[in-house]
Amino acid sequence: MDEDAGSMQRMSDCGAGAIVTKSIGMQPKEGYANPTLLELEFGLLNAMGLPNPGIELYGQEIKKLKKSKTPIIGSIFGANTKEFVALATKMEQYGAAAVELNVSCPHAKRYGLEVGCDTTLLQTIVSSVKKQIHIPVFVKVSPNVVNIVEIAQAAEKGNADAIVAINTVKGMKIDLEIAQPILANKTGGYSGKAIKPIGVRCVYDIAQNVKIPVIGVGGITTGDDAIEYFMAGASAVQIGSAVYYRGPDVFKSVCNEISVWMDDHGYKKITDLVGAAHQ
Ligand code: RRO
Repeated sequence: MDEDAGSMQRMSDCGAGAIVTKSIGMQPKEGYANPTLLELEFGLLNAMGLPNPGIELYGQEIKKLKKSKTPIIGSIFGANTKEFVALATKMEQYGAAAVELNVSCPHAKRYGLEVGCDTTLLQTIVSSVKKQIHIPVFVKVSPNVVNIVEIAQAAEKGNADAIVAINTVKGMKIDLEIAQPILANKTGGYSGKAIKPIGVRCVYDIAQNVKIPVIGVGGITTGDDAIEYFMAGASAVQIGSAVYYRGPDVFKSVCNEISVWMDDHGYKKITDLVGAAHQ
Protein backbone atom coordinates (compact mmCIF):
# COMPACT_ATOMS: atom_id res chain seq x y z
CA MET A 1 0.00 0.00 0.00
CA ASP A 2 0.88 3.70 -0.10
CA GLU A 3 2.71 3.44 -3.41
CA ASP A 4 0.69 6.36 -4.77
CA ALA A 5 -1.04 9.56 -3.69
CA GLY A 6 -4.54 8.08 -4.16
CA SER A 7 -4.13 5.28 -1.63
CA MET A 8 -2.38 7.58 0.84
CA GLN A 9 -5.14 10.20 0.49
CA ARG A 10 -7.70 7.53 1.29
CA MET A 11 -5.87 6.56 4.51
CA SER A 12 -5.64 10.22 5.45
CA ASP A 13 -9.38 10.72 4.84
CA CYS A 14 -10.06 7.67 7.00
CA GLY A 15 -8.34 9.19 10.02
CA ALA A 16 -4.72 7.99 9.98
CA GLY A 17 -2.66 10.41 12.08
CA ALA A 18 0.30 10.12 9.70
CA ILE A 19 1.10 8.02 6.66
CA VAL A 20 4.15 5.83 6.11
CA THR A 21 4.89 5.53 2.41
CA LYS A 22 5.69 2.25 0.67
CA SER A 23 9.47 1.83 0.93
CA ILE A 24 11.08 3.76 -1.92
CA GLY A 25 14.49 3.09 -3.49
CA MET A 26 16.80 4.74 -6.02
CA GLN A 27 15.32 3.12 -9.16
CA PRO A 28 11.83 1.96 -10.17
CA LYS A 29 11.35 -1.67 -9.14
CA GLU A 30 8.66 -4.07 -10.35
CA GLY A 31 8.86 -6.39 -7.39
CA TYR A 32 8.63 -10.18 -7.43
CA ALA A 33 6.43 -12.28 -9.70
CA ASN A 34 3.04 -13.39 -8.42
CA PRO A 35 1.95 -14.90 -6.12
CA THR A 36 3.22 -12.15 -3.83
CA LEU A 37 0.58 -12.14 -1.07
CA LEU A 38 -1.24 -14.93 0.75
CA GLU A 39 -3.93 -14.83 3.38
CA LEU A 40 -3.10 -17.53 5.95
CA GLU A 41 -5.13 -18.60 8.99
CA PHE A 42 -3.77 -15.96 11.35
CA GLY A 43 -2.10 -13.33 9.18
CA LEU A 44 -0.76 -12.32 5.78
CA LEU A 45 2.40 -13.64 4.15
CA ASN A 46 3.98 -11.32 1.56
CA ALA A 47 6.98 -11.22 -0.68
CA MET A 48 6.17 -8.10 -2.69
CA GLY A 49 9.84 -7.50 -3.45
CA LEU A 50 9.93 -3.76 -2.74
CA PRO A 51 7.83 -2.69 -5.75
CA ASN A 52 8.01 1.10 -6.06
CA PRO A 53 8.26 3.81 -8.72
CA GLY A 54 11.72 5.02 -7.61
CA ILE A 55 12.53 8.21 -5.73
CA GLU A 56 12.39 10.59 -8.74
CA LEU A 57 8.83 9.68 -9.76
CA TYR A 58 7.68 9.33 -6.17
CA GLY A 59 8.11 13.07 -5.61
CA GLN A 60 5.01 13.67 -7.72
CA GLU A 61 2.93 11.42 -5.45
CA ILE A 62 4.02 13.25 -2.31
CA LYS A 63 3.40 16.64 -3.93
CA LYS A 64 -0.16 15.60 -4.84
CA LEU A 65 -0.73 14.59 -1.25
CA LYS A 66 0.80 17.64 0.45
CA LYS A 67 -2.61 19.38 0.40
CA SER A 68 -4.05 16.82 2.81
CA LYS A 69 -1.93 18.16 5.72
CA THR A 70 -1.47 14.63 7.13
CA PRO A 71 2.23 14.20 7.97
CA ILE A 72 4.03 11.87 5.59
CA ILE A 73 6.77 9.57 6.82
CA GLY A 74 8.95 8.71 3.84
CA SER A 75 10.08 5.09 4.05
CA ILE A 76 13.30 4.40 2.15
CA PHE A 77 15.58 1.44 1.42
CA GLY A 78 19.11 1.49 0.04
CA ALA A 79 22.06 -0.81 -0.53
CA ASN A 80 24.61 1.50 1.11
CA THR A 81 25.12 4.75 3.00
CA LYS A 82 25.27 6.87 -0.16
CA GLU A 83 21.88 5.63 -1.34
CA PHE A 84 20.22 6.16 2.05
CA VAL A 85 21.57 9.73 2.22
CA ALA A 86 20.41 10.52 -1.33
CA LEU A 87 16.94 9.06 -0.71
CA ALA A 88 16.49 10.82 2.64
CA THR A 89 17.56 14.13 1.13
CA LYS A 90 14.94 13.76 -1.61
CA MET A 91 12.23 12.83 0.87
CA GLU A 92 13.00 15.97 2.87
CA GLN A 93 12.89 18.08 -0.30
CA TYR A 94 9.51 16.57 -1.18
CA GLY A 95 8.13 17.72 2.16
CA ALA A 96 8.12 14.51 4.21
CA ALA A 97 7.71 15.17 7.95
CA ALA A 98 10.17 12.37 8.81
CA VAL A 99 12.00 9.52 7.13
CA GLU A 100 11.90 5.87 8.09
CA LEU A 101 14.96 3.84 7.16
CA ASN A 102 13.77 0.37 6.22
CA VAL A 103 16.69 -1.87 7.10
CA SER A 104 14.51 -4.87 7.86
CA CYS A 105 12.71 -6.27 4.81
CA PRO A 106 12.98 -10.05 5.37
CA HIS A 107 13.42 -11.01 1.70
CA ALA A 108 15.19 -8.11 -0.02
CA LYS A 109 18.44 -9.28 -1.55
CA ARG A 110 21.22 -6.68 -1.03
CA TYR A 111 18.86 -4.41 0.92
CA GLY A 112 16.90 -5.04 4.09
CA LEU A 113 18.43 -7.41 6.56
CA GLU A 114 21.90 -7.40 5.00
CA VAL A 115 22.03 -3.75 6.11
CA GLY A 116 19.94 -4.07 9.27
CA CYS A 117 22.02 -6.91 10.78
CA ASP A 118 25.34 -5.09 10.59
CA THR A 119 25.45 -2.79 13.61
CA THR A 120 28.54 -0.87 12.44
CA LEU A 121 27.10 -0.23 8.98
CA LEU A 122 23.71 0.69 10.44
CA GLN A 123 25.22 3.25 12.80
CA THR A 124 27.15 4.81 9.91
CA ILE A 125 24.05 4.96 7.71
CA VAL A 126 21.95 6.58 10.42
CA SER A 127 24.58 9.14 11.44
CA SER A 128 25.28 10.04 7.79
CA VAL A 129 21.57 10.56 7.09
CA LYS A 130 21.18 12.57 10.31
CA LYS A 131 24.03 14.91 9.31
CA GLN A 132 22.40 15.55 5.95
CA ILE A 133 18.74 16.26 6.76
CA HIS A 134 16.79 18.22 9.37
CA ILE A 135 13.63 16.13 9.74
CA PRO A 136 13.44 13.24 12.25
CA VAL A 137 14.94 9.89 11.27
CA PHE A 138 13.22 6.66 12.33
CA VAL A 139 14.81 3.23 11.94
CA LYS A 140 12.58 0.19 11.32
CA VAL A 141 14.13 -2.93 12.81
CA SER A 142 13.62 -6.63 12.16
CA PRO A 143 12.53 -9.39 14.52
CA ASN A 144 14.51 -11.88 12.37
CA VAL A 145 17.75 -11.32 14.29
CA VAL A 146 19.41 -12.83 17.35
CA ASN A 147 19.45 -9.58 19.33
CA ILE A 148 17.05 -6.84 18.25
CA VAL A 149 18.15 -4.62 21.16
CA GLU A 150 21.73 -4.41 19.80
CA ILE A 151 20.37 -3.27 16.44
CA ALA A 152 18.17 -0.62 18.06
CA GLN A 153 21.10 0.59 20.16
CA ALA A 154 23.27 0.91 17.04
CA ALA A 155 20.56 3.10 15.49
CA GLU A 156 20.41 5.16 18.68
CA LYS A 157 24.20 5.60 18.64
CA GLY A 158 23.84 6.91 15.09
CA ASN A 159 21.45 9.54 16.53
CA ALA A 160 18.18 8.07 15.29
CA ASP A 161 15.13 9.94 16.60
CA ALA A 162 13.00 6.82 17.06
CA ILE A 163 12.94 3.07 16.56
CA VAL A 164 10.10 1.42 14.66
CA ALA A 165 9.55 -2.20 15.76
CA ILE A 166 8.82 -4.56 14.06
CA ASN A 167 8.97 -5.46 10.37
CA THR A 168 7.46 -8.78 9.26
CA VAL A 169 8.55 -12.21 10.51
CA LYS A 170 10.21 -14.45 7.91
CA GLY A 171 7.94 -17.36 6.94
CA MET A 172 6.84 -19.83 4.26
CA LYS A 173 3.64 -21.54 3.10
CA ILE A 174 3.77 -24.84 1.19
CA ASP A 175 0.96 -26.06 -1.08
CA LEU A 176 0.49 -29.75 -0.21
CA GLU A 177 -0.89 -30.69 -3.64
CA ILE A 178 2.12 -29.44 -5.57
CA ALA A 179 4.61 -29.88 -2.74
CA GLN A 180 6.02 -26.42 -3.39
CA PRO A 181 6.20 -23.09 -1.55
CA ILE A 182 3.33 -20.95 -2.87
CA LEU A 183 5.06 -17.56 -2.97
CA ALA A 184 7.10 -17.08 -6.15
CA ASN A 185 9.94 -15.91 -3.89
CA LYS A 186 9.37 -19.01 -1.72
CA THR A 187 9.85 -17.13 1.59
CA GLY A 188 7.99 -14.04 2.70
CA GLY A 189 7.21 -11.76 5.63
CA TYR A 190 4.38 -12.71 7.99
CA SER A 191 2.21 -9.91 9.40
CA GLY A 192 -1.11 -9.51 11.20
CA LYS A 193 -2.51 -10.81 14.48
CA ALA A 194 -0.19 -13.82 14.78
CA ILE A 195 2.92 -11.66 15.13
CA LYS A 196 1.59 -9.31 17.83
CA PRO A 197 3.22 -11.15 20.77
CA ILE A 198 6.56 -11.01 18.91
CA GLY A 199 6.18 -7.28 18.29
CA VAL A 200 5.12 -6.57 21.88
CA ARG A 201 8.14 -8.50 23.22
CA CYS A 202 10.51 -6.62 20.87
CA VAL A 203 9.07 -3.22 21.83
CA TYR A 204 9.27 -4.13 25.53
CA ASP A 205 12.95 -5.16 25.23
CA ILE A 206 13.93 -2.17 23.09
CA ALA A 207 12.09 0.39 25.26
CA GLN A 208 13.99 -0.89 28.28
CA ASN A 209 17.35 -0.40 26.59
CA VAL A 210 17.14 2.81 24.55
CA LYS A 211 16.28 6.39 25.51
CA ILE A 212 14.64 7.39 22.22
CA PRO A 213 10.93 6.74 21.53
CA VAL A 214 9.74 3.44 20.10
CA ILE A 215 6.94 3.18 17.53
CA GLY A 216 5.13 -0.16 17.78
CA VAL A 217 3.90 -2.12 14.77
CA GLY A 218 2.94 -5.74 14.17
CA GLY A 219 -0.55 -7.18 14.36
CA ILE A 220 -2.36 -4.12 15.72
CA THR A 221 -6.01 -4.64 14.80
CA THR A 222 -7.97 -3.24 17.77
CA GLY A 223 -7.68 -0.56 20.43
CA ASP A 224 -6.65 -3.24 22.95
CA ASP A 225 -3.74 -4.24 20.68
CA ALA A 226 -2.54 -0.63 20.49
CA ILE A 227 -2.82 -0.24 24.28
CA GLU A 228 -0.75 -3.39 24.75
CA TYR A 229 2.00 -1.85 22.61
CA PHE A 230 1.78 1.42 24.58
CA MET A 231 2.15 -0.50 27.83
CA ALA A 232 5.17 -2.31 26.37
CA GLY A 233 6.75 1.11 25.80
CA ALA A 234 5.57 2.34 22.39
CA SER A 235 4.84 6.08 22.12
CA ALA A 236 2.92 5.64 18.88
CA VAL A 237 1.73 2.76 16.71
CA GLN A 238 1.46 1.88 13.04
CA ILE A 239 -1.26 -0.19 11.39
CA GLY A 240 -0.83 -2.16 8.15
CA SER A 241 -2.46 -5.57 7.79
CA ALA A 242 -5.52 -4.53 9.78
CA VAL A 243 -6.55 -2.30 6.88
CA TYR A 244 -7.12 -5.58 5.01
CA TYR A 245 -9.10 -7.11 7.88
CA ARG A 246 -11.17 -4.10 9.01
CA GLY A 247 -11.04 -1.71 6.04
CA PRO A 248 -9.54 1.80 6.01
CA ASP A 249 -11.91 2.96 8.77
CA VAL A 250 -9.69 0.88 11.10
CA PHE A 251 -7.78 4.05 12.07
CA LYS A 252 -10.86 5.79 13.47
CA SER A 253 -12.15 2.56 15.00
CA VAL A 254 -8.87 1.85 16.82
CA CYS A 255 -8.74 5.45 18.13
CA ASN A 256 -12.32 5.19 19.41
CA GLU A 257 -11.60 1.85 21.05
CA ILE A 258 -8.54 3.32 22.78
CA SER A 259 -10.61 6.27 24.07
CA VAL A 260 -13.38 4.04 25.41
CA TRP A 261 -10.86 1.77 27.17
CA MET A 262 -9.05 4.74 28.69
CA ASP A 263 -12.31 6.28 29.96
CA ASP A 264 -13.37 2.94 31.46
CA HIS A 265 -10.01 2.50 33.19
CA GLY A 266 -9.48 6.09 34.37
CA TYR A 267 -6.57 6.99 32.07
CA LYS A 268 -6.48 10.61 30.88
CA LYS A 269 -3.42 10.66 28.57
CA ILE A 270 -1.76 8.13 26.26
CA THR A 271 1.55 9.03 27.92
CA ASP A 272 0.22 7.53 31.18
CA LEU A 273 -0.01 4.20 29.35
CA VAL A 274 3.41 4.33 27.71
CA GLY A 275 5.73 1.86 29.42
CA ALA A 276 3.14 0.99 32.11
CA ALA A 277 4.17 -2.67 31.92
CA HIS A 278 7.70 -1.78 33.03
CA GLN A 279 6.69 -0.27 36.37
O1 RRO B 1 8.06 -5.01 -0.33
C1 RRO B 1 8.16 -6.00 0.43
O2 RRO B 1 8.20 -7.16 -0.01
C2 RRO B 1 8.27 -5.86 1.90
C3 RRO B 1 8.98 -4.86 2.53
BR1 RRO B 1 9.80 -3.47 1.62
C4 RRO B 1 9.10 -4.88 3.95
O3 RRO B 1 9.76 -4.04 4.59
N1 RRO B 1 8.51 -5.90 4.61
C5 RRO B 1 7.80 -6.86 3.99
O4 RRO B 1 7.27 -7.76 4.65
N2 RRO B 1 7.69 -6.83 2.63
